[in-house]
Amino acid sequence: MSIAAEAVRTRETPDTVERWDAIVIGAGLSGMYQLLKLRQMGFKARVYEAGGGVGGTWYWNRYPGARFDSESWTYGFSFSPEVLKEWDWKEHFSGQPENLRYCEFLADKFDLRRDITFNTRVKAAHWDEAANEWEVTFETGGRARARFLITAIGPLSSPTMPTIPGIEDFKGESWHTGLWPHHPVSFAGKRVAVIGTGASGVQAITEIAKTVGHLTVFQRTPNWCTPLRNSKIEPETMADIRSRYDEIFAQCRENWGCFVHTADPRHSTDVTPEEREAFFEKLYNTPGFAFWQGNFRDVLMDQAANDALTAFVIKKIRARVNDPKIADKLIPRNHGYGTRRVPLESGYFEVYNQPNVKLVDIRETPIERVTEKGLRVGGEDYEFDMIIYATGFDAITGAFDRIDFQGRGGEKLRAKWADGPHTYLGLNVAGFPNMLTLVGPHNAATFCNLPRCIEQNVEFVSDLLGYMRDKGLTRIEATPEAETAWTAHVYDTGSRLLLTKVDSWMTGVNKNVPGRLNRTFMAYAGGAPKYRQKCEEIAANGYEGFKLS
Ligand code: N01
Repeated sequence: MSIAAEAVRTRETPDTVERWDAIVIGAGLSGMYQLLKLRQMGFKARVYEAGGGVGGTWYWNRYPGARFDSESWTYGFSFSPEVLKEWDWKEHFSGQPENLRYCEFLADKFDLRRDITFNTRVKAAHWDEAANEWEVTFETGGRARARFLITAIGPLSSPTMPTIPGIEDFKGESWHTGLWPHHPVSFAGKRVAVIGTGASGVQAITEIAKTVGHLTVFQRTPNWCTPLRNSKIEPETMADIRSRYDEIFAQCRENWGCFVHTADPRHSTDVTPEEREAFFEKLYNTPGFAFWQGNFRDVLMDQAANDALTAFVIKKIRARVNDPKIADKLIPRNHGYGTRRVPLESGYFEVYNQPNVKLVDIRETPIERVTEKGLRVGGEDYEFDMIIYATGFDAITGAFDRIDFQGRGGEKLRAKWADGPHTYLGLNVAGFPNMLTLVGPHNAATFCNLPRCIEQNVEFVSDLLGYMRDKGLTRIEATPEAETAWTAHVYDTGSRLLLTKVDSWMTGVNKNVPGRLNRTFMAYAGGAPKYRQKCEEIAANGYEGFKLS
């Protein structure tokens, strides 16, 4: 009997269990596309989503200034010619409101909401060996069961607050960038504090500075930021982009991170210092990640090459910040350019030339506590009307840790991954049958222009489920050998990159989360084309490395 035919759907009541062929956790872009594929294949699927709407990242991260740093026209889904025809991008790097509208447009277009249960956070997912299925329980009560469990919970979806005492004492407004409220927030005439200067902080600070009464930025580690250079897309440009979609997506497909910026094949030492400087200047003036990803091939692997690039960015920062002492504080000292995720900015450094903006280096004067009226920092009391926490996420494995996943024999995923992730292809874990982890740890999607890799992940999983149905198979699980080999390979792919020698969310370090103080490696750094090829070979060989029954 086919999996679809086996499904018995029952309505949710407190006493009944909903039954599906597949449960998808999360209605961000990966959950939405996975739902569509499952539905098109005739599976009975249900998505459970913690938020009140679709969009994932673009639903939650409504902070001012949030926007793409992938070119909009490379970010949209490619699977539907109709969507490509009907949706116009208005800016080369589109902002959060428009990005959320895009997600809602997809949900409307494919009538996705009827198969999504919103405002329902998954609390636990336990494998039932006897029934050969997963049971999922919700924080709001109720249960659901399915043969397949597909996680679409995002790599950056578990916001973390700093471990500063007194956070609850503050009487003013306070927001985390990743949990931004749905109502408008005004900064006019207010004294605002921002803690954190990662990509979210940099975008938020730049936008808030435009209207704020007074802004104080509390910076622990400065980041290397380079210009985004966003601009509007006029209708004729959009028509041209539309006519070239095939070419654009083909170009992304061949690129390491599925972007349109391909590393220059030359080493930085192949050219004279003058030519190198001119090339850096050209890339600095090019929109998007060109300066990071389209640079000489050795700048992210060779220390001397990286030092030359870093020296160039230092000059740019000094030229843009009026006060040399403030410029000094904004220049990172403990890592080279591009070895942490580069925030792309639109006037970030110039913010510190405003008389109503103050930068506090909390490595010199640590934040002691949050008070009723503000912050006590280095013995000094600061009063604020609003505190904004741009303090990031428990990245990649954090969303998994927040759900009690238990596999065969009650094994806890949290415990299995205590020293870092162990997966096969970043898509399955030995001991966790029929659980597929879209954009999971050790998957090429982490370093990817995400929808490009989401499409690959979802299509791999969908083909796998189709294959199993065709062959009358009901269970799949990575072999321990395949998992060990993949995990070792993942570490190997990272070993040549300078970024694996630096603390950041990419190396699993988050000082706000117990047990996240030591570096591990969370992503696959072999590049999306190699990853896709590997997945294709595995599928062609009857899903080699998996035990199917
Ligand atoms: O988070 P982060 P994020 N006291 O972890 C500081 C994606 N993204 O939300 O570095 C004081 O980068 C922390 O300091 P330190 C993108 O992939 C994309 O900004 O730990 N400070 C750091 O400065 C990005 O990389 C876009 O010393 C504390 C900051 O908070 C990822 O999301 C836009 C602290 C956290 O930075 C995460 O970015 C935004 C404490 N106790 C985000 N704890 C796009 O453009 C933390 N910090 C698409």
